Amino acid sequence: MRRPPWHLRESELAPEAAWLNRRALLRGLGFGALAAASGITPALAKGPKRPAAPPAPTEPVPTSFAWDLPTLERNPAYTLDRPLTDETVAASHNNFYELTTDKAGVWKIAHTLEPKPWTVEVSGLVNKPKTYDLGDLLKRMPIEERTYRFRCVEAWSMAVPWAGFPLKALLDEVEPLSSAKYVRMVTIDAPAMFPGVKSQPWYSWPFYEGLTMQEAMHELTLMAVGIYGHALPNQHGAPIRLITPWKYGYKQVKSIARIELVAKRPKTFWNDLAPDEYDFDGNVRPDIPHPRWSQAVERTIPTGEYRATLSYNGYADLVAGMYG
Ligand SMILES: Nc1nc2c(c(=O)[nH]1)N[C@H]1C(S)=C(S)[C@@H](COP(=O)(O)O)O[C@H]1N2
Ligand SMILES: [Mo]
Repeated sequence: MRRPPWHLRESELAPEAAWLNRRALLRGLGFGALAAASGITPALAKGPKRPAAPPAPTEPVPTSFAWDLPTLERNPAYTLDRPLTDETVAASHNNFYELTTDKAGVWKIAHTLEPKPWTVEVSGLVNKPKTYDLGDLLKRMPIEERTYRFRCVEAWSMAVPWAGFPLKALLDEVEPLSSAKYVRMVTIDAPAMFPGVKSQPWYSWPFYEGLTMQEAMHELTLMAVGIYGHALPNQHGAPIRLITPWKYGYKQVKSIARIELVAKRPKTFWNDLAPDEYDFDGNVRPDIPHPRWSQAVERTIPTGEYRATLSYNGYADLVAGMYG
């Protein structure tokens, strides 16, 4: 049995993505025409065929966590242009295919993941390879809170306060060699913790992703260990996951066990499955449609409010220079 190598099957498309896609197709509009109808967000919001917003989840969020974080200070450099997403909403709308492809069900079965004890191996083209105990990293790394926008390739978005440390702080410790050009990151290889790994053998587990060295060392690139002032709940990728806020969510690998510095561009999970749909960069680009839907507009969870997607998710001034 092989399932189509898509992040989303047609039936799984977020309603707005399917709807935008259909609307554009029906009207014979390419992306250009759609985007050229500037003021697109209000226009869409008024449209008679606007799909109903999903109901806000009412489930409680966990209140105890495997790890304790140090006292957090919010870094004032990273401000938002929109309200923070409610914690319960963020904690009950997740993509974590090792658990299940049902976004609303991830948190319900996430207890199968054991985030303690945890080690992160940092190896490859470095002077000082080391396997870190997470407790040691939590004690020594410069952990702070940052509010970031988050944009999934499926055209939904949220805004959350992550807690974490710059990946650069960790990479500096292991002393990358000049031959290191890319960083490869891999989710823990633990089928016993992940029902979705066993039920979906057609995916190439464990999940793997990668960044250029320049992206990895960028000030925005965070190793997140917390959210909303406490350690990560399992569904968000406990106990440590990547956050690159100018890229689509699919780049932001969860529950990381291994970080490897390499010379050649590493393969990545979604790009291997569907190279025409998910590129290595994964940069948020409203002007580049996904082959099956527009990326010009996004929907805020859970209200369903439409907004125009920002170039590089609003971080263009900080990152666009890397892609000149
Ligand atoms: N290991 C792993 N990491 C992953 C995924 C996954 O399925 N497995 N999904 C990605 C996608 S598509 C998104 S949108 C984000 C979702 O993160 P969140 O649940 O914390 O919002 O995780 C990313 N990291
Ligand atoms: Mo995503």
